[in-house]
Amino acid sequence: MSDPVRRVSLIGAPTDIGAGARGASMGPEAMRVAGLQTTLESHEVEVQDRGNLGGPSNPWLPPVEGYRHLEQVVAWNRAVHDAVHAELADGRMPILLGGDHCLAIGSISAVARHCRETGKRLRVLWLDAHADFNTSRLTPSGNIHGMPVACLCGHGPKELVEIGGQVPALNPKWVRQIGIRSVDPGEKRFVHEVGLEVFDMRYIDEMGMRHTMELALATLDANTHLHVSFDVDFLDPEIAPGVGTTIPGGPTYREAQLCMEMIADTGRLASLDVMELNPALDVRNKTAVLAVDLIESLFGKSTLMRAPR
Ligand code: B3U
Ligand code: MN
Ligand code: MN
Repeated sequence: MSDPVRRVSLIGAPTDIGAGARGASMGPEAMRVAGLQTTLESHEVEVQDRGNLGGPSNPWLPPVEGYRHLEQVVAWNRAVHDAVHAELADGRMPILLGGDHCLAIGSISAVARHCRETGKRLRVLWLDAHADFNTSRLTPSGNIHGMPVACLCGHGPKELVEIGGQVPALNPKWVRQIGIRSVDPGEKRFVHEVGLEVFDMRYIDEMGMRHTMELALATLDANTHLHVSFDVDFLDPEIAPGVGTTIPGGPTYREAQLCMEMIADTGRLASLDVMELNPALDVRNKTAVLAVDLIESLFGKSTLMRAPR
């Protein structure tokens, strides 16, 4: 129990403030109903549920200068930043229960700040159907959940870009994106320009999940803090319908399990976001149950005992 990675804090962020559909605000409760805490406890993880953060309600307004709800997005992300940083400083592993993916700005800026304070190397795995690399000029929607990676890399409104105290919070070289299959035209050019490392679905189809994850997890060392930002729309909508923006052609159940198992095998997972779960669009909470099942694999569930590698 002394291993910090086995001491987890659940942080609910019940908002859909950055999304294009309402309902991700119910994500944290759906994960709890699906048994997240007891599932983790069955793997000898000590779990504290910190309850839900608070923030402004969703006024459901049109974008202003390329951003929808910027002021409210900033308020929610400040709350997330402080909560995630406090858990890390306390030697615990934060699991952020979203909420839409704009909240990864608060979460990952806190992780980056913690890594600066402790001299750790940071690696971010971004599991998503989308690159989330839009800016106010490039976005087709103004929804800030399409912008968090760009903001973290220093491209975005000052209030969001500066949330963690250092700009940029992230070097694009620290990021690996997996499962990507929907990128807007301007966003695509920008992803290339900054040299983000993207393992898109074409790559996974051709090379397989095993090879993809071997590359995405290469060069981790004992001093690496591994953060996983899991947008549930990463998964194929056949198995995970409960998200706001379903994109066909995502990883299957088996591919997703292998992805999580290979992350678990590194022993380096130190913080996690579970984002975009939308119970209003789900079928009998099955997407939440699947997310819990995959998180269980992230924490070392395996069919048989495996020799350490
Ligand atoms: N790229 C589109 C759609 C989108 C991004 N992230 C999600 N949807 N979940 C946009 O609006 O930026
Ligand atoms: Mn996303
Ligand atoms: Mn997505």
